[in-house]
Parts: sequence; structure tokens; C-alpha cells
Amino acid sequence: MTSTATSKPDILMIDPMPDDITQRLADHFTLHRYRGMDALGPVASSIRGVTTGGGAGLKPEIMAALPHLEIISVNGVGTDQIDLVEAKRRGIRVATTQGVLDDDVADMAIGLMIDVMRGISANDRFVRAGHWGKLPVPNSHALTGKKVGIVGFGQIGSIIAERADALRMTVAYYARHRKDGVSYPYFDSIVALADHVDVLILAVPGTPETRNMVNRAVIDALGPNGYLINIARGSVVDEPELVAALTEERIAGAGLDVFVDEPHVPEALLALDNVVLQAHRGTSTVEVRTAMGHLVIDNLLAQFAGKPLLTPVI
Ligand code: 8YV
Repeated sequence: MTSTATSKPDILMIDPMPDDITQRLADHFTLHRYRGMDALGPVASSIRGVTTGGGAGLKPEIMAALPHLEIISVNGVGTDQIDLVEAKRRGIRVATTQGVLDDDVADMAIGLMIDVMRGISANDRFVRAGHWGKLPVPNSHALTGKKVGIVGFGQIGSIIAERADALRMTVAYYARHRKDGVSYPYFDSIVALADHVDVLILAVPGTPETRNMVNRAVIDALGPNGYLINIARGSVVDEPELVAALTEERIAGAGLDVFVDEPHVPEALLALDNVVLQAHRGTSTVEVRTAMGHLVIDNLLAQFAGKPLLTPVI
């Protein structure tokens, strides 16, 4: 699509959005889908807004190619793939979809935990392979009474805690600081938390500070009966160390929604029954993606109407 003689602002869409959201975007804006730098060239100077996912972000070379960019409206909460310092320097606003996706991401964490501990996906493969009645099936592990350690106690972390409570698990957490009004035991060391719990759930943003936060020491502290659940960012985990620990059964299992180099998943994980893999699906429900999409659009509309953004980051 190219700009016509309308007053609709030009928007570049990096990540696809649901059809109804794309339609609403096209109702309000002149919409350009990103199809590589060459295709971007002729329209680059007309672009005033970008929509993108938290995982995709905005590559520095694309940002640099858009001289009139005013706003990046992220369809997610992660801004780790956007150069916020450069955006701020250029006066480019950044908004996310904070506040509408926390429950569903927390559900994914709990779902992965139940799946890997109870062996649901592994048993599904067993049944489909026709092994039932022919081969023995190992027993899985109970959740009730087990200890869950939540790393990062923001919105998503606190909802995971509520859900783990409902499963009659015991919750403790690690964060940079003890949270006011939170009565769960606080650990100021992630190694100490990993040592204390049966399941470690990662719910921190992907930042330089959290990069490789789950390293060999944390994995060893979690130990051969411990499970790791990651719905945060792949960068939070030293992935080769995790793959080695899972392969050598130095931890019991993992539920992983995110990876270092998506959509690449380490080959060794594909053969392991003690791992449940997802394709970064934490927010991928019709309900939440719809709410996220409308918030992305509402932030763009606010920007171009000269109004305050609904959910700004900068
Ligand atoms: C989305 C995410 O799946 O919120 C985030 O930062 O990574 C996910 O919720 C992603 O933004 C896809 O659009």
C-alpha cells in the first residue's frame, strides 16, 4: 500500500497482527507492512509510527531509516529489542500493552509447570505413538505442597504466585528489592532461592542486568529434582548451560516459552521428554491479542491526536 492524498498517518507494521486489528489499523492509518529494507526505502520518509511485537522490536537500522518516526507502539510489554536510549534522544515515543496480558502469560507459566511435572505432553506423545498397554510409563510428580520460587515479582510474577497458591504450592520470590505489602518469603539471592525451591519460574524483563541470570550456579542449586519455567525472555537463561543440564539430567525438567534466538530452538531439546516447548505463545489468546491490538492502535491514535499516550514507556 502506498500513501495517497489522505491525511491518514503512515504506519509501518513489523509483526503481523490479527485480521480485525489489521483492518482497524487500515481504517485509521496508511498501513505499510515491513518487507525488508529495500522495499522500505521508497516509503521510509513518510512513516510516522511503527507497530511491532515485543520479541521483534525495532532493529536499529530500521529506526535509523525512518527520519519522521514519532512513535513505536509495541504489541507486548518487552522493550528489550528497542534502543530506548536512541528513541529518547530522537524524541520518539514508545508505548507497550502493559496491563492487558498478565493473566494469560501467568497461565502459560502455570500450564508449563503442570505439563512438565505431570508429563502431559510426554504422555500425549506416548499415547499417539501407540505405546499405551505395551510399554511402561514412569510416574510423574505432584505439585501440591511443592515450593515455587518466582524470579521477578511484577504484575505477572504476582499473578503466578496467586495461581500457585491456589494449587496449594508454597511461594517464595526473588526481586531486586523486597516488595512492600507482599507476605511471601523474599530471597535477595537467586541461587539461594533456587536452592530452596522445587520449581523456579522466571518472570523478569530481558535487560542487560538479567542476561544469563540463570547460570550454572543457579541450575546446580535447583538440582536434579528441580524444574525451570521460563515465560520471560530467552536471554535470562544461559541456554547452553540449561541444555547441558537437561541432557545430563542435572535438573528434572523445563517448560520453555522463550529462547535466545527465536524461532531457533536448540536441537538437543527436541529429543528430550523432560522439556515442554512453546513457540513464544504466552500472550497468544484471541482475547488478549485482541485487547493488545486495540491498545496498540489507541496509543497511535492518541499520539496523532496530540493526546497523552495510554500506556507509555517513554
Ligand atoms: C508477545 C512479548 O508475544 O509482551 C511481550 O513482550 O514478548 C509477547 O507478549 C510479543 O510481543 C508478540 O507480539
